[in-house]
Amino acid sequence: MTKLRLRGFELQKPYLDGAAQQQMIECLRPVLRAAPLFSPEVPGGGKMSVRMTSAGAFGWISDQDGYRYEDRHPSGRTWPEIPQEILKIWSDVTGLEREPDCCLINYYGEGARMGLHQDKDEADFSFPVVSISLGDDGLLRIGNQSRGGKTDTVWLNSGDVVLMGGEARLTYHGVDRIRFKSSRLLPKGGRINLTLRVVT
Ligand SMILES: O=C(O)CCC(=O)C(=O)O
Repeated sequence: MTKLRLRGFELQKPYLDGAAQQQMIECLRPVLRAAPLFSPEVPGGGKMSVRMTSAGAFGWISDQDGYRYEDRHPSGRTWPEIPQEILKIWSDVTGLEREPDCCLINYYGEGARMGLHQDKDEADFSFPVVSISLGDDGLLRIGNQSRGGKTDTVWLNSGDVVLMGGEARLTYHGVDRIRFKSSRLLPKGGRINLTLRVVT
């Protein structure tokens, strides 16, 4: 495993070996059955190219009314629990007793991307965000704490974990593109990114 620091983001590449990545996919199956992926609408019209769902007490959603956390999936059902295997990664990486109350699950199919943004819908930015990448490679772009300025990119590969805490908690970041079918973890290709967040 290589540890790398980029603009305050702490990357562990790879954090999960092949078997652990497979275990992540297995524990996500029931979550995705209970809370199917959906394509969030963005305020002002259009849909995100990334499909999403969540586990935990809260899930992140976006629609005509804006971005926010909700205690229910758009189907009206509560979100499934965050699997223990995923909570363990949070506690191992952060050393915190407080557990995250949201695991946002992003699925990037061919051509999906995510524009530069800050994660700022949570109540307390002193808690970090932990990101886990599974499947195809994704090009993460990291900017600054305000919009604009120089940016850097790094490829995130399957099994990589990123800790976004401290000063970097409000750093702009996004995913420019994925290398579709670069990994064989997901039989139909694509990239899953999990982000663990303390919401309340
Ligand atoms: O997919 C990624 O690696 C980043 C995801 C992200 O930025 C987010 O969920 O806020």
